[in-house]
Amino acid sequence: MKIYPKLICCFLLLVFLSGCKKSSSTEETSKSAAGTSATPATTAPVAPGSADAAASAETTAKMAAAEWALKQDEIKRDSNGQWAIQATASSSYNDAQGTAGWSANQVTAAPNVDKYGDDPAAWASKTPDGGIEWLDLKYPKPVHATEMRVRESCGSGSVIKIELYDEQGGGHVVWQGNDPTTELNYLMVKFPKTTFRTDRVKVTLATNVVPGWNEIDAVQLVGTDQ
Ligand SMILES: [Ca+2]
Repeated sequence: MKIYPKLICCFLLLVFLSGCKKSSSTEETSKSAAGTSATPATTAPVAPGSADAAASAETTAKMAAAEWALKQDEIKRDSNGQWAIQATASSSYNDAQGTAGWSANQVTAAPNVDKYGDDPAAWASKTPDGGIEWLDLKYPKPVHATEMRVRESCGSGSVIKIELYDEQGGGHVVWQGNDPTTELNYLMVKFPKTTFRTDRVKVTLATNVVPGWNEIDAVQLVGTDQ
């Protein structure tokens, strides 16, 4: 007669204790439930996990997009940065002249290609993989240069050399090498401030390095008066 209430008390105590344990180690309990129970229990622990993964991927993508936007904004607002005002090229797709699509003039002014890929708002050479091609660019103000930013928008990675011309017309190579640029992005080359002033830049590409069309959207010269 007196045993039953004790058993009930013990049972309730166990339920209470196990309840505390469950709340303090939810993951462990969920995993064991998933392993032993029928379908509804197995789906429960999986769904939040995949939702977390999706949310995490979305967060990463949003942060990368924000970082990209900040970088674009910083470059466009750089008070020491200038965009080209005149351009000539070794060749142009379809022999494009004036302000036609893919002409050398498409490299002048601020960037205006939004997506990686073939775009008439960028310059392209006459043939996709012919080899050495170049852009000769003029800027509004002669400066002591510190950096060059080449915005590549298609077939990125084929720039091999950047030269600056001093005011007497002498050429100075400030970068030569393997262009690491991929996708829509800048080849950013920093160097010690030049002793001379420059308002003319030559960008050389080896279009055979990256198969297909290699397009340049815009080129920024960075430098100061002094
Ligand atoms: Ca452009």
